[in-house]
Amino acid sequence: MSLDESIYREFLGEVERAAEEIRRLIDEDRSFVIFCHNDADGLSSGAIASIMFLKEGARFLTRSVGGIDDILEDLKDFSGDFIPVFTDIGSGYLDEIVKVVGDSPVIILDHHEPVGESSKNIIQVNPHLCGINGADEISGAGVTYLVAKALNEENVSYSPIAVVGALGDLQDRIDGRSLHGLNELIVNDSIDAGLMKVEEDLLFYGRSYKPIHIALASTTNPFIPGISGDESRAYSFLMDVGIKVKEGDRWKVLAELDEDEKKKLYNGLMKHLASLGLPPSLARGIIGKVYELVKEEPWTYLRDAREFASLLNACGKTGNDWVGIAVAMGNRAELLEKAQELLEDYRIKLARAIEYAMRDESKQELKHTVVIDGGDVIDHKLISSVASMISSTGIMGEDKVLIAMASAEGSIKVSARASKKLIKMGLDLGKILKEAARIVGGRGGGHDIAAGAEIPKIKKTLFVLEVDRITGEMLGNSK
Ligand SMILES: [Mn+2]
Repeated sequence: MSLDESIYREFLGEVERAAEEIRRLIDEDRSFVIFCHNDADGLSSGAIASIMFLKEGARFLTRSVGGIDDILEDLKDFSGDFIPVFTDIGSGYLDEIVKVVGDSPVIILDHHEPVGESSKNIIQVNPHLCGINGADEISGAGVTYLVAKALNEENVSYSPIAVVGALGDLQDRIDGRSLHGLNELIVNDSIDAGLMKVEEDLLFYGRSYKPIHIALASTTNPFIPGISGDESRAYSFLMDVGIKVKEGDRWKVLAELDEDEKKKLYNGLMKHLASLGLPPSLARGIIGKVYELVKEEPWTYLRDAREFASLLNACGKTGNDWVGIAVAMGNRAELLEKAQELLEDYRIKLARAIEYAMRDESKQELKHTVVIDGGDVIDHKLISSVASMISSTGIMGEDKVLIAMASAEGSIKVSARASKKLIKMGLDLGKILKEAARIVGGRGGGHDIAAGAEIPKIKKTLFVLEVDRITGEMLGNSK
């Protein structure tokens, strides 16, 4: 037995134990309240947990939240009759949770690094506790799925949703755009159940059923500025590189292109990126494994697992979390239509926002920071997506912090990103934004690599200067 397998054995043992505990609580006729994060992985986790309790005939309700503060606030509404179930969230706030729930039972199914002290009333399944990296080997949806499967083998039918969750969390970024570790185990469950097909190809959404220009335009992971979100520009791009998009009257699909045509397309994309001043490394992210949900209809946005994740993300980002959870649970018809409209709308808005953000007049460079001011043009609900997308293109280089801002009602929403290089030099964006926001009378915080803040409108300039100053201090101090 290899080392990896023995690590999995320990973790899978934890999964079994949690399933037994949940079985016991269900048999005691207890009620559950599921709290899930509102991103794609969170909504996938919430859907799988909901199905798990639904199938066993247990009483439950599901709430999706933006962060732990919402949960701690919500928890006060529930008496001890309800057992909280945290999915894709919770492990990072053990002390806070223990403080609120005391010694009543809690279930945490998460993949974020545990922080604080657990207690014996907390049933926690987390890969980190067994030496497995939760950043890229398994998602919140994956952990929830394994527990649901241990409880009831029929839940294997939800394995594709766990794959969607992992891709939503970009867990395919480490290993040439493919899932590995425990995620691969889940992919195999899906394949064995006849629910999924995996092939190596260009990653544009809908490789085997969408007209090529539509496949290009609908892809947002990776986001290709000037092509993603814009079908007519995707079409003229294909014309420019000399790819035949039609065979007679019929639109061709990506899977039909021969090697030469694929090379043409790839090289064309490299040139396109270079013309925008973007690094060619971005283009490497468009080749990898395609995860196709073969039981979904090809004309839906659910057939390609990455697109499914984009759909859930759009639901969460627009405040329609419940639509996403319902679709991930298997609801279709009007709900799917609604979710698809949300995604279409979101894609167009995001494409416009990124185009605006990349213009020179939106940008301002300071000593340690690049500031993108979306003003009233970029929807403040999109500002964290814009910051992520822009920083993932690499256009900002590695040496400066990216600060993206947009106006909200009465305040300014800020989202910041740092490079891995800056983190290694001792930078902590969460601390920087917390301190700069405090100085201007706002509030902020987050992780070392990604953080956010909300500040008063009139303090914008001062805030930016403070971020730049504190960044400089932190980098100076670390030398
Ligand atoms: Mn997650």
